Amino acid sequence: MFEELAKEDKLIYDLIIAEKERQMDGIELIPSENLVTKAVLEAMGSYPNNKYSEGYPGKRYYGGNEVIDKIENEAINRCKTLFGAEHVNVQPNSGSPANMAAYAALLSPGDKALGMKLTEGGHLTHGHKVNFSGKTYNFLQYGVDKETETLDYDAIAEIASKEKPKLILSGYTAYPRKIDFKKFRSICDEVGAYCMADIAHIAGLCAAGVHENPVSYFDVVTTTTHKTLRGPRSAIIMCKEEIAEKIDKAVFPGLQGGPHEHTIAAKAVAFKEANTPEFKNYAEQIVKNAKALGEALADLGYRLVSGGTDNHLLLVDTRVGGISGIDAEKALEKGGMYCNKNTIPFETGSPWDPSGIRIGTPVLTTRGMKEKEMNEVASFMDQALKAKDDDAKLAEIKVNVTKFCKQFPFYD
Ligand code: DSN
Repeated sequence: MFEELAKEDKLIYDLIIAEKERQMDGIELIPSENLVTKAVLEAMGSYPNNKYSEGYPGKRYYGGNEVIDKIENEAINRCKTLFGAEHVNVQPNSGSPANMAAYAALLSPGDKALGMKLTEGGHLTHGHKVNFSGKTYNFLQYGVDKETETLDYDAIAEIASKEKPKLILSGYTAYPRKIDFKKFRSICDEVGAYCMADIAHIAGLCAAGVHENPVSYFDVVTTTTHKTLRGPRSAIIMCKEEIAEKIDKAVFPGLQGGPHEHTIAAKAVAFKEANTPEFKNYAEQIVKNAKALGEALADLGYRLVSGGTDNHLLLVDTRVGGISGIDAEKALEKGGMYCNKNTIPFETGSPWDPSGIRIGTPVLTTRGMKEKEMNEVASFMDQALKAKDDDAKLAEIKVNVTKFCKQFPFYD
């Protein structure tokens, strides 16, 4: 791979290879990242990149789209089969534009919607005031229960019944527990709201049946395709047939121009890969590994938000151990482990200086690690957090982390 690039542009080639080596030599704990197969990478770096295909299969604004239509239709059909979706739009370029298109299809500026607070597990596009979502729509925000740090469905139903939002959003970026999507459906039915989920983080788990999949009974479900779903960096929208036209028009021409058909080809490859028994085993192992990592960290004295996990991610309250989220992220990075600082429920810091870190197991599981290795990962994390002010010790830990990672190669 990359022979031409090495000849044409040595600097960028070297940087790309250096990034591959960083990925291979470190413990990647960011729960929204993954390692895709070479088949997905090859599809992404391929000839459909060269084509303009504004419009949809069978109705394009450019000639020469006979083959492209076949690629896009195949991606749509594979996605329908994988998630049990009535209608799929595979053109959104990423998660934020997918959410933007879903809102634009179903809401008018100023309409009331209800989503989860960013600081308690939501996403910027779920109504934060600095984001288009909070600026364009009247987004009300729910959080988690103070005691359990989990969703309080009665409290959400109460806000919904009082405020009568036109759309209620579930699906989160930092929520370690199962989501009761059926409860969201019934809250929406009671108040006549559109029922929407952003399943970006758990899409792979939903596709594999490891987490409840809301696609068949929600009005609209958005997801990125590069997290647990293990596809290219992109997104899709799945919806009921009755709102399909609105969704499609919101994506194109409402928001985007020419779709990235090379990425759509890579999405098709990823959907095929996800519809296999191997992928189901992988998704099951992600959860087993996350639970094992959580238990190992708890045994070492760390406090986990909500007490543990049911999915692929964990939120660790680092302040309890006397370290801020940002210092924890930096210490881990110096030790060859990558995570992100993250707010925790009822945060007393700020998004830039929060009280915790967010970690997860999708990448480690893709590399073939199992529960046994999670004990070693927890031990490396603990060593680095305890050595946060000792750069020499952190460098030594990084050497050992790299040795450990070499046992689990992925890209040669
Ligand atoms: N930035 C993503 C994450 O890391 O969770 C969400 O879009």
